[in-house]
Amino acid sequence: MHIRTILSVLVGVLLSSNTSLAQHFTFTANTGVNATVIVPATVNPSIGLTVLEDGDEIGVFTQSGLCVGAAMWQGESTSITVWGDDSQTPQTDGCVVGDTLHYRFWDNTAQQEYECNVAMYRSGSGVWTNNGFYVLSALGVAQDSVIRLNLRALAAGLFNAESGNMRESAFLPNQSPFDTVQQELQDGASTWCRVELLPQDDTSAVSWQYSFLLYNNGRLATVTSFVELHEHAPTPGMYAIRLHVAGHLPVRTKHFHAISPLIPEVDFTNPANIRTGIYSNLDEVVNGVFALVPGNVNADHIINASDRAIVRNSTANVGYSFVDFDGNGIVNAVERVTTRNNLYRYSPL
Ligand SMILES: [Ca+2]
Ligand SMILES: [Ca+2]
Ligand SMILES: [Ca+2]
Repeated sequence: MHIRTILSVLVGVLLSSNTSLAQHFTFTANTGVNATVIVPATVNPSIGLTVLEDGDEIGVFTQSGLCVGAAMWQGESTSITVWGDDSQTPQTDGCVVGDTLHYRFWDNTAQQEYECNVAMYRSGSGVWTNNGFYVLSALGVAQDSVIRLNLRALAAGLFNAESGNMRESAFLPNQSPFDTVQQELQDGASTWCRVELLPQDDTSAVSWQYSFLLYNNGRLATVTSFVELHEHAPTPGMYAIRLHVAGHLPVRTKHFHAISPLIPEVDFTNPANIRTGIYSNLDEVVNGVFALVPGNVNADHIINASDRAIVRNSTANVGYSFVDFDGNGIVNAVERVTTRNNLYRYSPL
């Protein structure tokens, strides 16, 4: 990322961040030295799957359990001043250089403290220095160690605006050309798709990939529940998430996400979350709800003559295939017209 972009993102966060005084957590302020932790609203600090409510508090602690700063959470981006040790007082009343920052929540409704076991940073390391500046990407109390991607996406072509669902295809194979899930398909599966994680430090590398089912309600899941990452688990870190749906242009998240047990839902039906090009890789299927564009049968990033040739040569083919965009079991004029109409639409990598 360009340095100017980083600065403008940080300035944007700073300008919009809010600080409300904590009442439960107490600490020594105005010690003469401090650092700043930003908790962006998008972090959605959470205890298990329950996000903090207005009036809950976030406290920052040293390893030895000294509270060094805190703020009340009010559902918006929050700035926490983390105080350093006052050199004029004999006691340790703040952080010293090299202290790792720890976090606790105060659940105001339950009147209970929780110790956070997930703290990841978009900027900064979480090791205190005077005037340090840290932006969190994930913060919370993970109640199990399983990382679940909770993803939602729709596929134009399969989508039926009247029912609000995608077609439930009767033409799915019960064993995949590219998947290892071996259960019988449940009702409601629309098609196969593939999820990839691209590390922030090298987005040309696919560090993790796995295939899943896309259900007609737009949930992306194994036949049982979420997309779970504990098999073939990636290293926790910041990743862009890319989704390939058979016969459609792929989509990639616009932002990097912290892959941890606290990952929130990533909604691929909202263009604000997706990287788009000049010719959009999304189609609006109902008001404000977007779907992946059909016509890309060779699984690259553009719809062009190669795709048209495959569609033409597949005319009258029956059964499940990537070329049957509308999932009705036959390749015909619908697919030829779709591919022609979507010519040159592409997805930025
Ligand atoms: Ca002191
Ligand atoms: Ca293509
Ligand atoms: Ca068809």
